[in-house]
Parts: sequence; structure tokens; C-alpha cells
Amino acid sequence: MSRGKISPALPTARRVAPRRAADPLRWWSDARFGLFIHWGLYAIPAGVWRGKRVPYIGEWLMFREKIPVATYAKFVPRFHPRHWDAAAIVRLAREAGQRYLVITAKHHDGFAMYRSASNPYNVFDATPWAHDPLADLARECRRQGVKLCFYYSQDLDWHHPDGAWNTWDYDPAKKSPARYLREKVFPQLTELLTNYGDIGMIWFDTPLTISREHSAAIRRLVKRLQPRCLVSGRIGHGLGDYRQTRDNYLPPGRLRGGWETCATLNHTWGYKKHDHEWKSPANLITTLVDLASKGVNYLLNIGPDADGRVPAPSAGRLRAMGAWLRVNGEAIYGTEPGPFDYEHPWGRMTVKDHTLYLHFFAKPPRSFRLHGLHTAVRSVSALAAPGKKFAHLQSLDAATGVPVLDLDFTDLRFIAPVTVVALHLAAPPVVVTEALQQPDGAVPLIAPLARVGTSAAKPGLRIGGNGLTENWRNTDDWLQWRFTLLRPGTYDVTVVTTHQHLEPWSGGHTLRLECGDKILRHRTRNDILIPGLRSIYFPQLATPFGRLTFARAGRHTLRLQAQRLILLRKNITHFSDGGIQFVEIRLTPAAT
Ligand code: JFZ
Repeated sequence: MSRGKISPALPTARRVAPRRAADPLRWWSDARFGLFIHWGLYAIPAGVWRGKRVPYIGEWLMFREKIPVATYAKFVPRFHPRHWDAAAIVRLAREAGQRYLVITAKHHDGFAMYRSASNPYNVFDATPWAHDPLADLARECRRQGVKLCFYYSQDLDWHHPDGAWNTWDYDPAKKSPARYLREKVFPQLTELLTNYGDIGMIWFDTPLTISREHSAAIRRLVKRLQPRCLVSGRIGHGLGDYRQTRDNYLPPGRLRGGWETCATLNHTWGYKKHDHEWKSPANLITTLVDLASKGVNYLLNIGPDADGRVPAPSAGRLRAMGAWLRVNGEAIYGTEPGPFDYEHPWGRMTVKDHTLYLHFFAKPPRSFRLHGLHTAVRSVSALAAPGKKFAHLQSLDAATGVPVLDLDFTDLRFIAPVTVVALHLAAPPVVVTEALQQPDGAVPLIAPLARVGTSAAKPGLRIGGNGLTENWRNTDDWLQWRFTLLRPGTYDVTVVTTHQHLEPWSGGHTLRLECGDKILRHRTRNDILIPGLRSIYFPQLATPFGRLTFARAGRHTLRLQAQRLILLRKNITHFSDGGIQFVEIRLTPAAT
């Protein structure tokens, strides 16, 4: 048990949200892990067009090459997947530990992968296969106990004259979104929500031109036909039942509310015959843990080929994830995110009732220490060997009152890629909620832990739901942190910024950092990449800011403000506002 008095200045909180049985998201958040399937005509070209390999995601071929509708439709008579096996695909999802499945019923190319009575441009009526794969999946999902969900592109449609973004066949001035909804979207959603039994969710996508009114009308239709069917965040205008991050995005810390990251096993959603850059099973399992620790679902994709076959590397990786989940699944399914807002250098945490799970990404030291947990620990054991108990001791840091937990992992057997240790607590975890110095000396000052301030009437800068700063485009606003140091000394200061790897980096801004009587100024830069899971698609870019020396342990305040901004029009995209995409400030003990 803890000894001595806890410093009253340290903000603490019980970080486990009470689970409401009536929560419509409950089946989905408990599932944590789903299978995404992108399958359509684009599997025929498979990432090759006019003899050349295309560099972008395979299902965007028609748009990127501006292929006329009449030309693209020539794929239709060639679609005859002899190896399609719905039972095997649902079985693969189960073997992987994926408890819901989302398949493309209609992607942006406008081709329906099911028998659509309202539109003849569909797999049953237009191809020689003359078969409804979604009917197969509905049967198999019911039989095997996997939740069936449909992806539907409600805005972009490069086939229908009124769909968004085909401006090479059709005059944009003549497009009528209302007619598109009336002629295609509403009838097809009605078919999907009437003819295939209970549907767990409609996974809408890419709401780039749709009005709020139309997003709302679509939501009303879904809820009228199947009130329990969830609506994904990409229906647009904040009308989803949960929110989605950018593709393949890993947030810097714990997110609030329902969130999902959809991700690829290689670098494409639709099948590309030349994309062999498969992520490793270790990367995938670590990503699953990372996302679960932040309260984020992981929707991991396969792209069957034109014959309906699942690429062997995809299946192998999913099965490896399932093998890990068969041992450690209790630390993923039905869990809450970890109690701390920030990541830990050794791994991640999840919570279920009175159990705090420590997910180690590498063998922990024999003497392992955790800062900030108030709740009494009853016992400690590894999920892979529950009979073996590990010694533990709780105390308070004399200088700051921060609760400290020491664990003796002398005999812990580390099983790659992630070994899970369960802390059985006396109650749900209560932790210090402010940024705390970690036992390795680092202090993680991530954006969500900051208070936003301004010298203007009101700030423009805000902390996005995905944990990054948004609209940081002025010099009036600032971020301010309170944090606790257990060890005085000199620390290297690093500012971390990011961007989506296919979009321009908005950098070169001059930032001003103030802590005590010290002021540091530097221009953000993009030549120092911090390695790690997040950097694959969202490069984590380090800007060294110099050093800070702290004469005393205890609580400190640090402020970060833009002093000079470089705002370029080219940095404003559909997904980025061109401002500072700030991730965190890292304080790390300076090498003496
Ligand atoms: C969309 C599709 O365009 C793509 O083909 C695939 O289906 C993917 C899962 O979803 O791509 C997006 C949509 C939204 C964002 C990024 C990619 N976003 O909000 O950053």
C-alpha cells in the first residue's frame, strides 16, 4: 500500500468510464478489432494501368487516370472470381480475432458489389459471375458469429453523372447531389439495410462535397431502417456515432469517445499485384495494442484479388495476430483505454474493471517502476503464466508525493512481440492526470495535456479529437502545461511536429518556448525523423530546442507560442489547415 501523504497539488482522477449496458457502441468498442475488405473491379487492373505500375492506392485508379466510364466498364465482363470463398474469409476474420467485418458494398467507382435492384451497375446483373458476394457474407457472418457491416461511398461516385468528382465524363455544373441521393444512395442503402439481415454499421466515407442536410438525411434513413445500425464518422458533418482518425493514423495519446483507425496491411486498400510491402506481425500486434490503449478500434484491411483470393501474406499476418490474441485477448477485448493520457516508453496500458494491463514491447528491466498510480495493487502476474506472481511495492516520492510502484520482474519471461502483465488492483485505477516525469527521466508534454490560451479575444488554436493541434495559425495563441519533475537537472528540449506523408509539411515556423525565466526560440524543421510506428505514414519530426535546467523537483509550467508563422496556400488540403501540426514537447535528461 502507499505510505505517507500524497501531495494535494497533484491532480488525480479515476480514469475508467462507467460502462453503460445500453451504450449503442458497446458491441463495437468491446470488439476493438475488425476486418476491412476492399474488393471490386479495381482488383482486375490490380495497380497496373497501360503497362505501368501506379504509385497510389489501387481503388483510386479510375480517378487518378481519369478513365472514362465507358472504358472502366470494360472491366465488368472480366469479373468472374472463381476462388471467392465467403466462409473462408469469415473464418479468417475469426482466426485473426476480428469480431466485425466491413466490406465495400459500393466504393467511389460506383460499382455495387451486391445484387442491387435499383442500379444495374452491379456484380450480379452486370458480370458473368452473376453472384451476390454480400449475400454469402451475410449468411456466413450469421453462421460464424461475426458482425457484418457495409462500406458505402455516399459522396464520391465516378460512375453516376451526379456523383462527386467525375469531371472528365460529366459537366460539374450539371451535377445534382440531391438527384444522386434520390436515384442511387437512398435506394441502395435501403437494399443493404433490408436484404441482408442485421447490419452492425454502415461505414460511410470521404464526405468531401456532401451537405450537412444530405448527411443528416442519410443518417435518418439508416436509423429508420435499422435503429441499432451504427453510422461511421465519415458520414460527414460530425453526424457519426463514432469518429475516425486519418487512415493508418496512431494518435499520440488517449482519445475520448469512440474512435477507429482503419489501416492497410501493405500500402493499398484495393488489391495491387506489385505491393509486397507487408507490415510485420510484430508491427501489427503492437499497433493493435497501441490503438486499444488509446481507446481506438483497429479496422485492418485485406484486398482480395480479381479471383477472390486473399493474398497469402495478408492471411498469414492476420492469423499471427489471432494467435497472440488467443493468449492476450482479455487485455484487448472489452477494455478501456489506459488511465494515463500519454504513451510510456516501455509499452502501453489497458484497463478492465480492477485490472490494469501493462503491455511490454520489450523485456522490462528486473526492477521496473511506474509513476502515478494511486490505487493499491493486490497482485501481479503475466497473462501467459498466471500462476507466477511478481513482487511489488508502492510508495510515495519524497520530494513530490508522486505515487511510485516498483515491480520485481526477475523471472518474467518475455514473449515477443508484446508480453502482457496484469496488475490486479483493489479498485479501478486512480492516477495522477498531469504530465509526470517517467522513470527514464523523460517528460511527455503532448498536446491534449496542454491548456490553450490566447492574448486575443478567443483562441483559434484547438486540440483536435485525434490529439493534434488544429488551426494553429496565429501568434496570439499558446499551449501551456503544468508538469511534475521528480528529479531536478538539465533536460534536452525537443518539439515534435508531423504531417500526413503524402501531404506537404507545414513547417519553418518560429516557436517561442518559455519555462520559468528561460526562453528558447527555434524554427521547426523536417530533417530529423523520430523512428517508430507513427512515422510510417505520419512522420514524427524532431526540432531540437536547446536545454532547460531545473533547480528543484516539483511542479513546473511551460508555455509554447508561435512567434513567426509561415502559412502557405499549398499546405491547405482537404485534410489539413496548413497550420502547425504539433504533437508534443519532449524533455529528456541531457547527456552530461
Ligand atoms: C478513403 C477512400 O478514398 C480510400 O479509397 C479507402 O477506401 C479509405 C479507407 O478511405 O480514403 C480516405 C478518406 C478519408 C481520409 C483519408 C483517406 N481522411 O479523412 O484523412
